[in-house]
Amino acid sequence: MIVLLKENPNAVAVANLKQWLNNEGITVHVSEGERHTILGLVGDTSRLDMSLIQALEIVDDVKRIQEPFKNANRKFHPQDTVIEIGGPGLETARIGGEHFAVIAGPCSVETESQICQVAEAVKKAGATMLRGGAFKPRTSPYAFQGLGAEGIRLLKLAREHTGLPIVTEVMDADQLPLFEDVDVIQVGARNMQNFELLKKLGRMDKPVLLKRGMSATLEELLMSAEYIMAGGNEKVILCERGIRTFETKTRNTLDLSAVPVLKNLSHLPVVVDPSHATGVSKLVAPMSLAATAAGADGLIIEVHNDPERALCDGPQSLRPEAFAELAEKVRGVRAAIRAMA
Ligand SMILES: [Mn+2]
Repeated sequence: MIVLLKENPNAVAVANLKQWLNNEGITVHVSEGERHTILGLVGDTSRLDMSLIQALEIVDDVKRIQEPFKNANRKFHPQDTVIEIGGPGLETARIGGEHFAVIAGPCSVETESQICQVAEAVKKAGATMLRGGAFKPRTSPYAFQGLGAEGIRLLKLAREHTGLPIVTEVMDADQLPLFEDVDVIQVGARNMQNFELLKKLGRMDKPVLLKRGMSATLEELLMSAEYIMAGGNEKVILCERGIRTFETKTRNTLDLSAVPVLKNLSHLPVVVDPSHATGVSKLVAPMSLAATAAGADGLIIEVHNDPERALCDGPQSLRPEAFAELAEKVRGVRAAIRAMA
Protein backbone atom coordinates (compact mmCIF):
# COMPACT_ATOMS: atom_id res chain seq x y z
CA MET A 1 0.00 0.00 0.00
CA ILE A 2 1.23 3.45 -0.84
CA VAL A 3 0.25 6.59 1.04
CA LEU A 4 0.84 9.92 -0.69
CA LEU A 5 1.08 12.80 1.81
CA LYS A 6 -0.03 16.36 1.14
CA GLU A 7 2.55 19.12 0.78
CA ASN A 8 4.12 20.27 4.05
CA PRO A 9 2.25 17.82 6.26
CA ASN A 10 2.11 18.31 9.99
CA ALA A 11 5.19 16.49 11.32
CA VAL A 12 3.48 15.32 14.51
CA ALA A 13 0.56 13.85 12.51
CA VAL A 14 3.01 12.02 10.22
CA ALA A 15 4.87 10.60 13.21
CA ASN A 16 1.56 9.48 14.74
CA LEU A 17 0.56 7.75 11.53
CA LYS A 18 3.91 5.96 11.30
CA GLN A 19 3.64 4.89 14.94
CA TRP A 20 0.12 3.57 14.43
CA LEU A 21 1.18 1.60 11.33
CA ASN A 22 4.16 0.14 13.20
CA ASN A 23 1.80 -0.98 15.96
CA GLU A 24 -0.26 -2.75 13.29
CA GLY A 25 2.84 -4.70 12.30
CA ILE A 26 3.53 -2.64 9.18
CA THR A 27 6.98 -1.42 8.19
CA VAL A 28 6.97 2.09 6.71
CA HIS A 29 9.45 3.18 4.03
CA VAL A 30 9.57 6.93 3.56
CA SER A 31 10.60 8.53 0.30
CA GLU A 32 10.77 12.29 0.25
CA GLY A 33 10.25 13.98 -3.10
CA GLU A 34 10.71 17.63 -3.93
CA ARG A 35 7.13 18.44 -2.98
CA HIS A 36 5.47 15.22 -1.85
CA THR A 37 6.39 12.52 0.62
CA ILE A 38 5.37 8.95 -0.11
CA LEU A 39 5.00 6.24 2.52
CA GLY A 40 5.48 2.68 1.30
CA LEU A 41 3.70 0.22 3.60
CA VAL A 42 5.18 -3.26 3.78
CA GLY A 43 3.49 -6.15 5.59
CA ASP A 44 -0.01 -7.56 5.80
CA THR A 45 -2.05 -4.53 4.80
CA SER A 46 -5.19 -6.60 4.18
CA ARG A 47 -6.38 -5.72 7.69
CA LEU A 48 -5.87 -1.98 7.25
CA ASP A 49 -8.90 0.19 6.58
CA MET A 50 -7.90 2.31 3.57
CA SER A 51 -10.69 4.80 4.16
CA LEU A 52 -9.41 5.56 7.68
CA ILE A 53 -6.01 6.52 6.30
CA GLN A 54 -7.56 8.37 3.37
CA ALA A 55 -9.59 10.49 5.78
CA LEU A 56 -6.51 11.85 7.60
CA GLU A 57 -5.80 15.56 7.18
CA ILE A 58 -2.21 14.92 6.02
CA VAL A 59 -3.10 12.29 3.39
CA ASP A 60 -3.61 13.15 -0.26
CA ASP A 61 -4.13 9.65 -1.69
CA VAL A 62 -3.91 5.96 -0.78
CA LYS A 63 -3.32 3.17 -3.26
CA ARG A 64 -3.41 -0.57 -2.76
CA ILE A 65 -0.72 -2.48 -4.59
CA GLN A 66 -1.83 -5.82 -3.24
CA GLU A 67 -5.37 -7.16 -3.21
CA PRO A 68 -7.28 -6.71 0.06
CA PHE A 69 -7.92 -10.46 0.37
CA LYS A 70 -5.27 -12.72 1.82
CA ASN A 71 -6.62 -16.22 2.50
CA ALA A 72 -8.15 -16.48 -0.97
CA ASN A 73 -5.11 -14.95 -2.68
CA ARG A 74 -3.03 -17.09 -5.00
CA LYS A 75 0.08 -15.08 -4.12
CA PHE A 76 0.12 -16.68 -0.68
CA HIS A 77 -1.06 -20.10 -1.88
CA PRO A 78 0.21 -20.79 -5.40
CA GLN A 79 -1.22 -24.33 -5.64
CA ASP A 80 -4.84 -24.87 -6.62
CA THR A 81 -7.01 -25.79 -3.68
CA VAL A 82 -8.63 -29.21 -4.05
CA ILE A 83 -11.79 -29.71 -2.04
CA GLU A 84 -12.93 -33.21 -1.25
CA ILE A 85 -16.64 -33.75 -0.82
CA GLY A 86 -18.40 -36.82 0.44
CA GLY A 87 -17.98 -39.18 3.31
CA PRO A 88 -18.66 -42.73 4.44
CA GLY A 89 -21.06 -44.47 2.08
CA LEU A 90 -20.89 -41.67 -0.50
CA GLU A 91 -19.13 -41.20 -3.79
CA THR A 92 -16.13 -38.90 -3.29
CA ALA A 93 -16.33 -35.78 -5.40
CA ARG A 94 -13.25 -33.63 -5.78
CA ILE A 95 -13.06 -30.16 -7.21
CA GLY A 96 -10.03 -28.02 -8.04
CA GLY A 97 -6.64 -28.76 -9.57
CA GLU A 98 -7.08 -31.71 -11.92
CA HIS A 99 -10.55 -32.45 -10.62
CA PHE A 100 -13.68 -31.33 -12.43
CA ALA A 101 -17.08 -31.41 -10.75
CA VAL A 102 -20.42 -31.71 -12.49
CA ILE A 103 -23.22 -30.68 -10.17
CA ALA A 104 -26.69 -31.32 -11.58
CA GLY A 105 -30.28 -31.51 -10.43
CA PRO A 106 -33.55 -29.62 -10.35
CA CYS A 107 -33.93 -25.99 -9.36
CA SER A 108 -36.13 -27.09 -6.49
CA VAL A 109 -36.92 -30.36 -4.81
CA GLU A 110 -40.60 -31.06 -5.49
CA THR A 111 -41.42 -34.69 -4.68
CA GLU A 112 -39.61 -37.86 -3.69
CA SER A 113 -40.04 -39.45 -7.12
CA GLN A 114 -38.92 -36.26 -8.90
CA ILE A 115 -35.67 -35.81 -6.98
CA CYS A 116 -34.85 -39.53 -6.97
CA GLN A 117 -35.50 -39.91 -10.72
CA VAL A 118 -33.41 -36.86 -11.58
CA ALA A 119 -30.65 -37.99 -9.21
CA GLU A 120 -30.45 -41.45 -10.85
CA ALA A 121 -30.44 -39.92 -14.32
CA VAL A 122 -27.73 -37.34 -13.68
CA LYS A 123 -25.58 -39.88 -11.90
CA LYS A 124 -25.83 -42.21 -14.89
CA ALA A 125 -24.77 -39.32 -17.12
CA GLY A 126 -21.67 -38.69 -15.03
CA ALA A 127 -22.70 -36.00 -12.53
CA THR A 128 -20.52 -35.99 -9.42
CA MET A 129 -22.92 -34.12 -7.12
CA LEU A 130 -26.65 -33.56 -6.85
CA ARG A 131 -28.12 -30.09 -6.56
CA GLY A 132 -31.67 -29.21 -5.47
CA GLY A 133 -33.24 -26.25 -3.75
CA ALA A 134 -35.15 -26.75 -0.50
CA PHE A 135 -35.26 -23.07 0.48
CA LYS A 136 -35.88 -20.93 -2.59
CA PRO A 137 -35.09 -17.22 -2.82
CA ARG A 138 -37.82 -16.23 -5.28
CA THR A 139 -38.28 -12.76 -6.73
CA SER A 140 -42.00 -12.91 -5.93
CA PRO A 141 -43.33 -13.78 -2.47
CA TYR A 142 -46.23 -15.54 -4.23
CA ALA A 143 -43.96 -17.96 -6.15
CA PHE A 144 -43.17 -21.47 -4.83
CA GLN A 145 -40.88 -20.99 -1.83
CA GLY A 146 -39.51 -24.53 -1.65
CA LEU A 147 -40.30 -27.49 0.59
CA GLY A 148 -37.92 -26.36 3.34
CA ALA A 149 -36.86 -29.05 5.84
CA GLU A 150 -38.88 -31.66 3.92
CA GLY A 151 -36.87 -30.79 0.79
CA ILE A 152 -33.62 -31.49 2.63
CA ARG A 153 -35.03 -34.82 3.85
CA LEU A 154 -35.87 -35.78 0.24
CA LEU A 155 -32.41 -34.73 -0.96
CA LYS A 156 -30.82 -37.01 1.64
CA LEU A 157 -33.06 -39.80 0.43
CA ALA A 158 -31.86 -39.26 -3.14
CA ARG A 159 -28.29 -39.23 -1.80
CA GLU A 160 -28.92 -42.58 -0.10
CA HIS A 161 -30.17 -44.05 -3.40
CA THR A 162 -27.36 -42.74 -5.58
CA GLY A 163 -24.39 -42.04 -3.29
CA LEU A 164 -24.12 -38.55 -4.78
CA PRO A 165 -23.14 -35.79 -2.32
CA ILE A 166 -25.79 -33.06 -2.12
CA VAL A 167 -25.56 -29.30 -2.67
CA THR A 168 -28.35 -27.04 -1.44
CA GLU A 169 -28.86 -23.38 -0.62
CA VAL A 170 -29.14 -21.81 2.81
CA MET A 171 -31.08 -18.55 2.93
CA ASP A 172 -30.80 -17.63 6.57
CA ALA A 173 -28.37 -18.44 9.37
CA ASP A 174 -31.32 -19.73 11.44
CA GLN A 175 -31.65 -22.62 8.98
CA LEU A 176 -28.07 -23.82 9.49
CA PRO A 177 -28.93 -26.61 11.99
CA LEU A 178 -30.87 -28.27 9.14
CA PHE A 179 -27.71 -28.22 7.01
CA GLU A 180 -25.49 -30.22 9.40
CA ASP A 181 -25.76 -33.27 7.19
CA VAL A 182 -25.66 -31.48 3.83
CA ASP A 183 -22.42 -32.01 1.88
CA VAL A 184 -22.04 -28.56 0.28
CA ILE A 185 -23.88 -25.46 1.48
CA GLN A 186 -24.73 -23.01 -1.27
CA VAL A 187 -24.87 -19.27 -0.69
CA GLY A 188 -27.02 -17.66 -3.36
CA ALA A 189 -26.33 -14.50 -5.32
CA ARG A 190 -28.71 -12.49 -3.14
CA ASN A 191 -26.85 -13.54 0.00
CA MET A 192 -23.30 -13.05 -1.26
CA GLN A 193 -22.86 -10.06 1.04
CA ASN A 194 -24.88 -11.37 3.97
CA PHE A 195 -21.79 -11.03 6.13
CA GLU A 196 -23.34 -12.46 9.30
CA LEU A 197 -24.25 -15.63 7.40
CA LEU A 198 -20.75 -15.77 5.84
CA LYS A 199 -19.14 -15.45 9.29
CA LYS A 200 -21.23 -18.35 10.61
CA LEU A 201 -20.28 -20.49 7.61
CA GLY A 202 -16.67 -19.58 8.32
CA ARG A 203 -16.92 -21.32 11.67
CA MET A 204 -18.26 -24.54 10.10
CA ASP A 205 -16.17 -27.36 8.68
CA LYS A 206 -18.20 -27.69 5.52
CA PRO A 207 -17.63 -26.82 1.84
CA VAL A 208 -19.44 -23.67 0.74
CA LEU A 209 -20.46 -22.89 -2.84
CA LEU A 210 -20.49 -19.10 -2.98
CA LYS A 211 -22.38 -17.52 -5.86
CA ARG A 212 -21.43 -14.13 -7.25
CA GLY A 213 -24.01 -11.43 -6.55
CA MET A 214 -25.78 -10.18 -9.66
CA SER A 215 -24.05 -6.82 -9.48
CA ALA A 216 -20.96 -7.80 -7.53
CA THR A 217 -17.45 -7.24 -8.79
CA LEU A 218 -15.00 -10.13 -8.71
CA GLU A 219 -13.11 -8.41 -5.92
CA GLU A 220 -16.34 -8.24 -3.90
CA LEU A 221 -16.89 -11.96 -4.54
CA LEU A 222 -13.37 -12.70 -3.30
CA MET A 223 -13.89 -10.50 -0.25
CA SER A 224 -17.01 -12.55 0.57
CA ALA A 225 -14.92 -15.72 0.23
CA GLU A 226 -12.43 -14.04 2.54
CA TYR A 227 -15.17 -13.61 5.17
CA ILE A 228 -15.71 -17.38 5.21
CA MET A 229 -12.00 -18.18 5.15
CA ALA A 230 -11.12 -15.66 7.86
CA GLY A 231 -13.23 -17.77 10.24
CA GLY A 232 -11.12 -20.85 9.48
CA ASN A 233 -13.21 -22.55 6.80
CA GLU A 234 -11.00 -22.76 3.72
CA LYS A 235 -13.36 -24.93 1.67
CA VAL A 236 -14.87 -22.27 -0.57
CA ILE A 237 -15.99 -22.87 -4.15
CA LEU A 238 -16.56 -19.70 -6.20
CA CYS A 239 -19.46 -19.62 -8.65
CA GLU A 240 -20.02 -17.34 -11.65
CA ARG A 241 -23.77 -17.27 -12.35
CA GLY A 242 -24.17 -14.26 -14.63
CA ILE A 243 -24.37 -10.58 -13.86
CA ARG A 244 -27.04 -8.00 -14.56
CA THR A 245 -26.43 -5.96 -17.70
CA PHE A 246 -28.56 -4.10 -20.27
CA GLU A 247 -29.07 -7.28 -22.32
CA THR A 248 -32.55 -8.81 -22.13
CA LYS A 249 -32.26 -11.86 -24.39
CA THR A 250 -30.66 -13.78 -21.55
CA ARG A 251 -31.72 -13.82 -17.89
CA ASN A 252 -28.28 -12.52 -16.90
CA THR A 253 -25.05 -12.06 -18.83
CA LEU A 254 -22.58 -14.88 -18.26
CA ASP A 255 -19.24 -13.26 -17.47
CA LEU A 256 -16.94 -15.99 -18.73
CA SER A 257 -13.87 -13.83 -18.24
CA ALA A 258 -14.59 -14.20 -14.52
CA VAL A 259 -13.17 -17.74 -14.75
CA PRO A 260 -9.58 -16.90 -15.78
CA VAL A 261 -9.61 -13.68 -13.73
CA LEU A 262 -10.63 -15.53 -10.56
CA LYS A 263 -8.22 -18.39 -11.25
CA ASN A 264 -5.38 -15.91 -11.61
CA LEU A 265 -6.23 -14.05 -8.42
CA SER A 266 -7.21 -17.02 -6.29
CA HIS A 267 -6.38 -20.68 -5.67
CA LEU A 268 -10.04 -21.51 -4.97
CA PRO A 269 -12.00 -23.68 -7.42
CA VAL A 270 -14.38 -21.87 -9.77
CA VAL A 271 -17.62 -23.31 -11.11
CA VAL A 272 -19.95 -21.84 -13.71
CA ASP A 273 -23.75 -21.90 -13.59
CA PRO A 274 -24.92 -21.59 -17.21
CA SER A 275 -28.56 -22.25 -16.25
CA HIS A 276 -29.09 -19.11 -14.15
CA ALA A 277 -26.67 -17.11 -16.28
CA THR A 278 -28.69 -17.60 -19.46
CA GLY A 279 -32.17 -18.62 -18.27
CA VAL A 280 -32.68 -20.49 -21.55
CA SER A 281 -32.20 -24.25 -21.80
CA LYS A 282 -30.91 -24.03 -25.39
CA LEU A 283 -28.02 -21.83 -24.27
CA VAL A 284 -26.92 -24.10 -21.44
CA ALA A 285 -24.91 -26.53 -23.58
CA PRO A 286 -22.87 -23.99 -25.58
CA MET A 287 -22.07 -21.93 -22.46
CA SER A 288 -21.15 -25.06 -20.48
CA LEU A 289 -18.66 -26.04 -23.16
CA ALA A 290 -17.27 -22.50 -23.30
CA ALA A 291 -16.92 -22.40 -19.51
CA THR A 292 -15.09 -25.73 -19.55
CA ALA A 293 -12.74 -24.45 -22.26
CA ALA A 294 -12.18 -21.25 -20.26
CA GLY A 295 -10.76 -23.30 -17.39
CA ALA A 296 -13.68 -23.71 -15.00
CA ASP A 297 -13.28 -26.42 -12.34
CA GLY A 298 -16.89 -27.47 -12.62
CA LEU A 299 -20.41 -26.75 -13.76
CA ILE A 300 -23.69 -26.50 -11.90
CA ILE A 301 -26.59 -27.29 -14.21
CA GLU A 302 -30.34 -27.44 -13.70
CA VAL A 303 -31.88 -30.73 -14.85
CA HIS A 304 -35.56 -31.63 -14.57
CA ASN A 305 -37.41 -34.75 -15.70
CA ASP A 306 -40.46 -32.69 -16.69
CA PRO A 307 -39.37 -29.07 -17.32
CA GLU A 308 -42.82 -27.95 -18.55
CA ARG A 309 -44.30 -28.75 -15.17
CA ALA A 310 -41.33 -27.67 -13.02
CA LEU A 311 -42.31 -25.48 -10.06
CA CYS A 312 -39.25 -23.28 -10.62
CA ASP A 313 -36.91 -22.43 -13.52
CA GLY A 314 -38.41 -24.94 -15.99
CA PRO A 315 -37.44 -22.88 -19.10
CA GLN A 316 -33.73 -23.11 -18.26
CA SER A 317 -33.72 -26.77 -17.20
CA LEU A 318 -32.31 -29.55 -19.35
CA ARG A 319 -34.04 -32.88 -19.73
CA PRO A 320 -31.92 -35.81 -18.50
CA GLU A 321 -31.20 -36.94 -22.09
CA ALA A 322 -29.92 -33.50 -23.08
CA PHE A 323 -27.83 -33.36 -19.91
CA ALA A 324 -26.27 -36.75 -20.69
CA GLU A 325 -25.35 -35.55 -24.17
CA LEU A 326 -23.84 -32.37 -22.75
CA ALA A 327 -21.87 -34.23 -20.06
CA GLU A 328 -20.29 -36.33 -22.82
CA LYS A 329 -19.30 -33.21 -24.78
CA VAL A 330 -17.85 -31.61 -21.63
CA ARG A 331 -15.61 -34.67 -21.22
CA GLY A 332 -14.60 -34.20 -24.86
CA VAL A 333 -13.63 -30.56 -24.32
CA ARG A 334 -11.65 -31.51 -21.22
CA ALA A 335 -9.81 -34.23 -23.10
CA ALA A 336 -9.03 -31.86 -25.99
CA ILE A 337 -7.63 -29.24 -23.59
CA ARG A 338 -5.52 -31.81 -21.74
CA ALA A 339 -4.15 -33.02 -25.08
CA MET A 340 -3.04 -29.46 -25.90
CA ALA A 341 -1.39 -28.85 -22.55
MN1 LIG B 1 -33.00 -22.14 -10.21
